[in-house]
Order: sequence, then structure tokens, then C-alpha cells
Amino acid sequence: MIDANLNRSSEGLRVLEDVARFLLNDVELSRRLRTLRHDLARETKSLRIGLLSQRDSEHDIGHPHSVSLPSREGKPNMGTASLPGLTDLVTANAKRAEEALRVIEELAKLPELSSTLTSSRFEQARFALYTFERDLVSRISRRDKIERMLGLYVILDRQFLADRDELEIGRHIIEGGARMIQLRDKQGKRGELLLIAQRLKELCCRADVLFIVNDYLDLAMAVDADGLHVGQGDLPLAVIRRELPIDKIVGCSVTTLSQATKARNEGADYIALGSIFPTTTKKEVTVVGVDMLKEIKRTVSTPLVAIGGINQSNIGEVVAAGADVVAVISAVLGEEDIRGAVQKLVAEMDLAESECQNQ
Ligand code: TZP
Ligand code: MG
Repeated sequence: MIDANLNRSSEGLRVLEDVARFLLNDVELSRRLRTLRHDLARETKSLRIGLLSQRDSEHDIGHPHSVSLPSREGKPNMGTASLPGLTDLVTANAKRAEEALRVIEELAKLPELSSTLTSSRFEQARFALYTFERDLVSRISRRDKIERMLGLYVILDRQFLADRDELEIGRHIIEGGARMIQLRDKQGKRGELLLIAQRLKELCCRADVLFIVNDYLDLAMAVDADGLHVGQGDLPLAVIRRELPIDKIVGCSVTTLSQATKARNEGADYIALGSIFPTTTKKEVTVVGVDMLKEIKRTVSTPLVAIGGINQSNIGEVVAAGADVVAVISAVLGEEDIRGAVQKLVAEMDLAESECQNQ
């Protein structure tokens, strides 16, 4: 049992470590997982020869070719509703390692084993693994959303919309080809916003467009939005991270390189820099210019959204300067033909991107 469970735990840990290393490129997480795996190997080093001497895999009734246990073929054990994804894989392997550690932890309490194995060491490892499991699932599910962060991000500003219907405008924005929509209402009428946010979220979800709520953590949570966008004066990122479900993304507005670095370090999934150009949509903005965009792009690898005063005539310049996503309000909502305005902006972005690639 000890041999089997040590193998299970190190194999499960190795899968998690490789996911962190090769898929998430997360140096820190993969290093911590490797340390845990090595610590466990060191802990049980003195048992290695004895365990190997007693190993008899061929006659194990759980051996894949054994007829003694019912076949598991055709019964996937990772996820049920749909095809297993990476989060199912991580969960299955974390569980395998956690369970294995628990078995060793229990065995180590037996009088004949307590002098060779320290139960509490396996308990500590199991608890460390619970946190790794959560961190990995969070990283993977947010990564899936971040990978969808491309193209045009339209901010449905209710004050700019005046009396126009949010849903109808939202539909036209999606039909035009925007990839992200944010609901923004600086007057904060949460009661009115709830139903609108719910419907917009459903609309976006059907179209595979990311739906982000500006400012209001409670509203983002109530409608299960894909994420929350906050500014410098809003709740700290650490508090938001603690409150939001682990699969949600958080965007943060910045105007300087140091704010961008700080937001990255505090766990922002994307950074929105602006105002890039002068704008009348938002009062008292700092105009930062395209050079700041280039500088942040060079220094911070977090996905970068450019915002402020961007329109058809300058969107190409912003894309060329390194914006991963471009966010607009007036260039879309200030137009009569919403769908057409989105289409033209998207076409300009595509053109600028292909020109960048050809250079
Ligand atoms: N943050 C920085 S500038 C800005 C916000 C919300 C306003 C963007 O609006 P527009 O009309 O695209 O300039
Ligand atoms: Mg805000």
C-alpha cells in the first residue's frame, strides 16, 4: 500500500508540475510543486529498496490487465457532462495525489510504521496540495478566458447610451464582431442594472463574447460575469481576488508604468491603459499617449488593453504600438449604425495586425 500510494502521489504531482511548467509557463508554481515532490521522495528514501523488493505489480489485482477487478473501460473518470478538459485533468491528478497522501498518512500512524514514516509530513503535503489544486484550476480557467481576449472591447456605458436599449445595442455590437463587452454605469443604480447585466451576460455567453462588469463586484458575482474591471480608486485587487470565484478575470485601469507593474504583481489578468488620446467621454482623464503604451508593452507581459479617444483613424496606430485589445465607447456608441461602426473598427484592427505580422 505504501509503495502504490507513494507512486500515485508522485505521479499525480508530476502531472500537475508539468501542467504548470509546459502549459502555464509558471516558473514559481512548477518549482513549488517540484519541491513538494522532491521533499516526499526524500522523506521516504530509506524505504525505497525495501518497497521495490516487495513490489509485485504483475500480481496486483488492480493491474490494468488483471481480470480480478471490473474493467473501467468506457467509464471516463474525469468529468461527466462533456469531454474532459485540462481542469478535469488537473483535478483528477490532484485528487489522486491527495488521496494517496492520505493513505500514507493513515498507515504512518500504525505502531509498526510510525518509527519510519512521519504521519504529519504527509498531512502537510496533502494540505499544500489542496492549495496547489485551487491555484492551478484558477490559472487554467482564467487562461482560457484570457486567450479569448482579442480584438475589439466595447464598453456599454449607460450614460452614453441615454435611452437606447442595452440589449439591442449589445446584439449589434456582437454582430459587428466585438470580442468583449463591458457594462458600465457610473450612476450605480444596481437594481436597474441587475436585469440588464443578466441579459447581456446570456447574450454574450451564447456568442462566446466575454462579458465584464465595471466597478461592481456584487453585480459581477450576481450575474456570473466573466470578470470585473476596476480602477485605481476601487477595491484592492487582493480583496477582489479573494471574493470573486477563482475562474473570473480582473482588469485594472492604469495611467503609468508603475501602476501597470503593481497591477500585474497583484494579480490583474489584464491592464487597461488610458486615455491614450484626448477624449470627452470621461472627465478628468490623463492623456498618456502611444509611447506609454509601447513602454508598458515592453515591460509588462500582462495582456494590454488600450482605451481613450480611439477611433477608426487612429486604431491602427494603437494596434501597431502593441495593444492586444482596443476598448472604445464613443467610436461605437456615438454612431448611428452600431454594427457598421464595430465592423469598420474590427477591419482596421485586422489590417493593422496583418501589417505588423508582415513587417
Ligand atoms: N477610461 C480611460 S479613457 C475612457 C475610460 C473609460 C473613456 C473612453 O471612451 P472613448 O469614447 O472611447 O474615448
Ligand atoms: Mg472604477
